Amino acid sequence: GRVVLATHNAHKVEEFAAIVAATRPDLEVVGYDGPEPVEDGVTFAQNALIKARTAAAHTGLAALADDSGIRVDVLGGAPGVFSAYWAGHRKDDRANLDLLLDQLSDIADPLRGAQFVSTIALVVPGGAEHTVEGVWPGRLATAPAGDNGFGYDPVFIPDGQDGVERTSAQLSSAEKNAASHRARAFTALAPLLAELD
Ligand code: ITT
Repeated sequence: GRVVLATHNAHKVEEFAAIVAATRPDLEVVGYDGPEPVEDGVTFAQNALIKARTAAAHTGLAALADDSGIRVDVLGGAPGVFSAYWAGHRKDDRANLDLLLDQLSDIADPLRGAQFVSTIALVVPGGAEHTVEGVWPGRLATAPAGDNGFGYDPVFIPDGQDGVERTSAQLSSAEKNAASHRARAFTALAPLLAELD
């Protein structure tokens, strides 16, 4: 069978393709270059569904979409659904993370908790709609480090590293894909993917 990935983010396509290959190697993942809907939901799930429905309607294929972002504890969960646009109207990863570090400049380590969140929607044309969520807990670094990944990876230090203090941009793509919010959402999605033709 074939499934369309409703994203224009090349990094997400790479991560998704790797994760799908690990669970459903028989499934052909195709990219989506149709119209981009307005993401005007107020939750990750709403935005993921908006993107997946558009791609399913446009292609006639089962569609997967990810809506994701970073939630910072002392900011009450912001940037959240506004992560891609935190510093303005452009998807400028560097400006976004610089602003976030600035906003946390007076906050000491025990209060720098943050989570990456990924919500994945699966929409089958004329069929079911599902959403699943994955959360990757950690905290914000005080300065960016690392070149891998994208977005806020250089300023996110995942929990559970046992003494080491690497940001997710300092992890290999295999390490990130084994632990990330997107991988965790995918684990929840696996039984639903298994049912796709
Ligand atoms: P699509 O809507 O086309 O899928 P997008 O980049 O616009 O791509 P979102 O609207 O879901 O994606 O915005 C998510 C933002 O959250 C993204 O731009 C990053 O800044 C951040 N983000 C999400 N997942 C991340 C990850 O794994 N590592 C670092 N930052 C991430």
